Amino acid sequence: DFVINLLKHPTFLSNQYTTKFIDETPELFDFRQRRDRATKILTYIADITVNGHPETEGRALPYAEAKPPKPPVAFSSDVPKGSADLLREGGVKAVQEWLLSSKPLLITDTAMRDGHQSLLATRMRSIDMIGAAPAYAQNMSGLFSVECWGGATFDVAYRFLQESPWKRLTDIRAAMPNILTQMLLRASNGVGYTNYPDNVVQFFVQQAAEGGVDVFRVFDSLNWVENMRVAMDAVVETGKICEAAICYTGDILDPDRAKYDLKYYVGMAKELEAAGAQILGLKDMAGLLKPAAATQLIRALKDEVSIPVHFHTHDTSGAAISTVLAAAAAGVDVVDGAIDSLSGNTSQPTLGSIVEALRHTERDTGLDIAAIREISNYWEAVRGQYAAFESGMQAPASEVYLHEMPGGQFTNLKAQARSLGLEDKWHEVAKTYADVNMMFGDIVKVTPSSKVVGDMALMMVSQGLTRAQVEDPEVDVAFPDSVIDMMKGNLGQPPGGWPPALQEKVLKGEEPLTERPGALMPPADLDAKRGELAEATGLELEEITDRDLAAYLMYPKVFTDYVTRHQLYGPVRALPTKVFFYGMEPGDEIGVEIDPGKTLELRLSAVGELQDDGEVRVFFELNGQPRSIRVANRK
Ligand code: BTN
Ligand code: 3PY
Ligand code: ZN
Repeated sequence: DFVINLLKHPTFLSNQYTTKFIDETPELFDFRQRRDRATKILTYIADITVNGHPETEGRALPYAEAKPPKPPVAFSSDVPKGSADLLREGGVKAVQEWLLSSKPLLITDTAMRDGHQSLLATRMRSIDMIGAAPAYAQNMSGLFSVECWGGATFDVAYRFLQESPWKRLTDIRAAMPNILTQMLLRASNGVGYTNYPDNVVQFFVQQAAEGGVDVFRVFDSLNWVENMRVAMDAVVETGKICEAAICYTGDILDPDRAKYDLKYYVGMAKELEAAGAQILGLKDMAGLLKPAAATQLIRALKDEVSIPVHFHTHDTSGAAISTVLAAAAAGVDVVDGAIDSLSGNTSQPTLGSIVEALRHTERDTGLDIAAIREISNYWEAVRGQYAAFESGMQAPASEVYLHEMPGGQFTNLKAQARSLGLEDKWHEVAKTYADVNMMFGDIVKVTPSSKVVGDMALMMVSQGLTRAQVEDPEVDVAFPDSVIDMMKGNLGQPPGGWPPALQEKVLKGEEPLTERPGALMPPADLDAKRGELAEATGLELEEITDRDLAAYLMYPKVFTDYVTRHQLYGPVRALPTKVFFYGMEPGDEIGVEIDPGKTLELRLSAVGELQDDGEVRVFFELNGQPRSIRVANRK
């Protein structure tokens, strides 16, 4: 049939094809109309069943007893009013007043974004999130917000999960209408790894606000306020909440790290407030803020700015809950935690334990611990399906104070080190990461600047180079492209600038930028880009939504690859996670809701023998009717 024709066609095999090729190749085109969504999904299941999923190959399997997660029980059928209602009814001002006057400590749950980004390589699928959303709405309406979008989740959804992050957002919003949704936005880097033209950032923010994001946490990977203004202004324009964040690094109590002292952070906080921030975020992406430092820093921020303060940290050291409690005592307005089974280690501190620690105190959150347990039990079952993406980190480690890696990067860099054969040199990578930071002038390390530091550290360890050698003008060094790009000024300027000698060595005499990169980029021509996307995918212009376009503007290749696969495999987002990653076994039966109320009943009956032509037939029942699908065996 069509897929076999397509998969065997030389143009496809050579990786040159676009959907245009499909349209221009009549022997394939005949089949195109007939390929309904059910057939596409069966094709996907057959392929994964025969060939496995490339992402889970060779990785740990879910435990034998891992059961499909059962959605958490709602304690009542009504949806109490919550923070999102307050924004809708009273605007940003009402939310600010509520935060500033609330005695109870307010809480953001990060399970659906940073929690799985930091523990499961960002691989959680929408279907698993949407399963929990009604229980949040019904049982957890006292939360400040649910972080569920942005950061790395945007590209990972398209790239690895074959699903639309936009649909994730609208589905979560629909199932959880009463609690503020929150996203992480990398300012001029959008949800990508490089600066984009201003109008691309503006267009993205507008789409995200319309799609259902209420709170935008905006940060810059070098703490350069200049580079945050475009994104901040765009958020304010939408009427949603602009939380502008300071990224915390170093140690304000350490006289040897005087570059990032209390004065530095208070200064930046005032700049952000003056730039229009409606909430001040304190983003401790590596989990470096220690309790005594939190007491000083939060007090100072509360004294010096008049907007609410929202604290985010990671538990890599194991000490995060002490810091959260110190911050609470010092008057912080909101803190991030992750519901228990997606917390700890490189993730956020444990939400249920924060709630219990504050019980019967002045800052008692009032959240229902039974509701938290109920949702945690669900996340535990969900997490069981993603064993392939666990990092293997067994215990918290004070080593984080040495390397200062962000929680979201730690597991990623470890995997990169493994793939370069450097796994047994991990502690050397960690030490080198710290050396690179100092060599770069002691910078903020968070996506994307953290990736640059990681690239450099891996290069040095794999080539056996020391910091002294890299800095020696006599030693030839082939710097990673990302390092050259950053030293050119393409991510912006760090406080105090780049170390001049190193910068000169990296740039080999080329003049660096000192302006904001976005100021020099011509605006993207949105109509032309829409045409380009239609051309690349075979979609009609009218079929391309503004959200699709916003994705294409940041990730042209990732997005077109996603569309091409979608044309082959259909709405695989509706598959249960175990089936998505491992296919089915003979006798397995599943229901697949491809549209609200439209469910396919699927049974896999048998998998045939490998044929001489290299194909395998997979036998299904689709709504009781026999169907068979042939797939190429690629093993
Ligand atoms: C990816 O990892 O490239 C995205 C997930 C979808 C990939 C599908 S799975 C079936 C087929 N076999 C592959 O190797 N890629 C596609
Ligand atoms: C991201 O940018 O994805 C982060 O989580 C940074 O902390
Ligand atoms: Zn984080």
